[in-house]
Amino acid sequence: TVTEPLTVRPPQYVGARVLRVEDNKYLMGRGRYLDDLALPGMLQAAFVRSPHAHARIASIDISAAKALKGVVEVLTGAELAKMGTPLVADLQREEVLPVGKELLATDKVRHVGEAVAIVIAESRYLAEDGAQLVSVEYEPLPALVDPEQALSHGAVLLHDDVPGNNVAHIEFDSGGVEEAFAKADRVFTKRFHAGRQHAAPLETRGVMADYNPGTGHLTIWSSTQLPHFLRTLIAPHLQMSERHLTVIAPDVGGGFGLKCHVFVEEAIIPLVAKRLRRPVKWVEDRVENLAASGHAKEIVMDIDIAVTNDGRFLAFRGRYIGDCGAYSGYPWTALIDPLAAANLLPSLYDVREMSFQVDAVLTNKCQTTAYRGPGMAPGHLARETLIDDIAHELGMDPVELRIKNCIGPEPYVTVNNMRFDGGSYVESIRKAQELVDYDRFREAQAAARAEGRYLGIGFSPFVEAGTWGSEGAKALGFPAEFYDTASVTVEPDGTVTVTTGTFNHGQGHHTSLAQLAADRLGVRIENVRVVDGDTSKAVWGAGTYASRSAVVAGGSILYAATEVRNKLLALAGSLLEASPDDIELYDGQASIKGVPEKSLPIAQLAGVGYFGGALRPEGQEPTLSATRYYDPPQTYSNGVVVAIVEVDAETGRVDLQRVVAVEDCGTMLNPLIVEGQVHGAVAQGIGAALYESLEYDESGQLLSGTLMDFLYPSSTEVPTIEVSHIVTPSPVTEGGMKGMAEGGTIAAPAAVINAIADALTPFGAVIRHAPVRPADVLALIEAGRA
Ligand code: MCN
Ligand code: SMO
Repeated sequence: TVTEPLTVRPPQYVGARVLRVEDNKYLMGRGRYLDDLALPGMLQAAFVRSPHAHARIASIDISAAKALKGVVEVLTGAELAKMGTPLVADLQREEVLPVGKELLATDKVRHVGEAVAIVIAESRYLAEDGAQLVSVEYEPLPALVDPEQALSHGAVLLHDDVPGNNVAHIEFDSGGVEEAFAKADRVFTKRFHAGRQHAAPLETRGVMADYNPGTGHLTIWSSTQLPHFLRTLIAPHLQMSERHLTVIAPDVGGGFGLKCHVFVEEAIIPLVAKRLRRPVKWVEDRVENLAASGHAKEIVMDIDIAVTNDGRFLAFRGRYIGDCGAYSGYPWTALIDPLAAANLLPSLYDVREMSFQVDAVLTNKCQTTAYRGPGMAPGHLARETLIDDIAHELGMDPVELRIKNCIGPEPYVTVNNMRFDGGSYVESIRKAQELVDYDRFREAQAAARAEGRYLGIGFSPFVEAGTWGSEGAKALGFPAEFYDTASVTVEPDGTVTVTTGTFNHGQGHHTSLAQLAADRLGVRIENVRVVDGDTSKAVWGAGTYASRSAVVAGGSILYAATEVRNKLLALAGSLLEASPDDIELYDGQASIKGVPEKSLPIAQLAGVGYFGGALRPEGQEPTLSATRYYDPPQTYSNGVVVAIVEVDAETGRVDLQRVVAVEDCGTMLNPLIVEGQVHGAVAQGIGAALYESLEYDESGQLLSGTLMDFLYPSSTEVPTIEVSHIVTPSPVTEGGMKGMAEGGTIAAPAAVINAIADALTPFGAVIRHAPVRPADVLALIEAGRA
């Protein structure tokens, strides 16, 4: 481990509220997103997409489109199939069936928005005009929009090789579950339907590619979360060697999980650029983004909890039916939601008996992909709303019921073998209670009720599984190793370049990771630059998702920086005539510990390191650079989100009055950034609770094809989110950090919905679906009055 204190002084940067260094360019309008890029001679692409949910393609006539002036090429699925291979999502586990997605549909379309042809033209306008002229003859097939119907015997099959439309049926059973249920005093059951969501980044997807026939080199620019992994995954589909492939992720205006996938467009655009020998760009429009990128989190869940009369949880049972859409999202598969939901069923409760069943069901909707807190968020919502119902039924306080069943602060192995690295499970709940002045709130609530006003409070303590390394991947059956490399270089002038395989797309890495490196090397943060998003840099990484960057990139940077630090110490020792062990590096200076007047600027050490010849210690090479990797175990951060609402019984409007979050992600690199992540994550959780749902009608038509129909909260709907911290360093990671960026999205929906149910206690409200809109609130009140 390299976590021992480095200096006699406290760290200069880690833990400090350093302002984000990357923000200037965004504030000045100098961010460069995919659509800001242009190359000489560049063509633009538009796709022809299916208006049907499920249909055979009888014929495609491209002649009129091809004849349009300015249209350079029109290609159908048959042509693309000759150029590249389908994306097949699969896991290394018996239960899972591989599902392939052709680059463009050839025989059949399986959801509204699926691409059947591409038109490449001199401008986007001409490409769109060309796309209008492609005439496709479809033979409609029955559409499946209900996953339980899709599973049922005799249902039409979306893919001939996926019987029962089920990508995977997975079961877990600890052994004594049925017995525990049999001997329980009470059994509580709930069916919960979580809404179909969308990551909905402000910047949609987009790809640009340029092939140089002179060098045989292809460069792909993509709005992605995983440039290195994208290159490794896409190369075989392009039938190209990785040495001839560069992937660059420009500034990315939000990914939120959607862009941690690899999409057919990321193969098609490069293939087309190579064929035409001209640069080609495609930027997704909003309708495409909503209908044909990736949906998320729609799961039908049946949760049972066996309880004693005094409120002790004896066993959990869960059934999860994921409504996964028409394909298995590449590469993570359709299990991304339902299995993640099931795995985290124990959460922070000390339950030793558990069983679950998971089905990942194909329907004629857009495929599902990751979205912040994949699976974990809906799973949490089902369990936590049921726990509030149980408290109500047993006449117990919902907070005390949770605390009664909560695990202790030390590391804990759950019944399904998740290795929690310790946390402030009870402490964070108590802290949240204090922050909201819980007892006082209950008094105010009672007083308000007497006046016919409905206040409610919802607690949602959570555990967030994060940090995707090989351990996490193996547990799921993902057939690869997961780690990241980082390189740290002290440049000849003493400034520092950190290159990482993770990719900052809004998380503040250029600041937080620089803080780590600056402390380790004793340089000032303004002299550190973090570089990422370009595979021509000599690192590899699996990318940024699963709240993995602080831990994975952080650890690899710590290792690499420590190696370089040792070289600096040797140089300083030799120049200051002291033992390297007695040297301290701090604030840009190398000095003898306790003798600050005996010092040298680190810039001078760097100069000697590169050009000092005989001044360098015997045998030290003139390289002040190191590349290291880190493959940590999973981390489990924890915290609580509390929401306070007032519900207007006349209109059904929910006024979100207060949101308080307690976050514990171990050692914090930068509390300011952590708070920003909590704010964003909670805001997205509020969307899940109150607004967001992609609706399909019975024929599989998407009814929410614009951001007026798919509502997400903006700053006017989201109150100030109060954040407070507890620090329980992880004993299993370098530096003690735990991943944290998804906790708010996991926890906030249950906090808000529990607050609504609490406000509506006089009406006996039990909430069984999300989102909860004003009409739903009125229906609950109506039912309670009846
Ligand atoms: N951090 C810290 N101390 C810790 C943990 C984290 O200071 N103990 C800091 C990190 O250094 C980093 C940030 O907090 O700057 C988030 O860190 P981490 O939890 O490691 O998550 P990642 O950086 O890997 O980001 C991924 C995560 C995911 S999975 C989604 S989804 C999401 C999220 O980040 N998408 C985002 N936040 C987002 N924020 C923006 N702006 N845009 C997105 O697309
Ligand atoms: S959904 Mo986040 O990119 O793991």
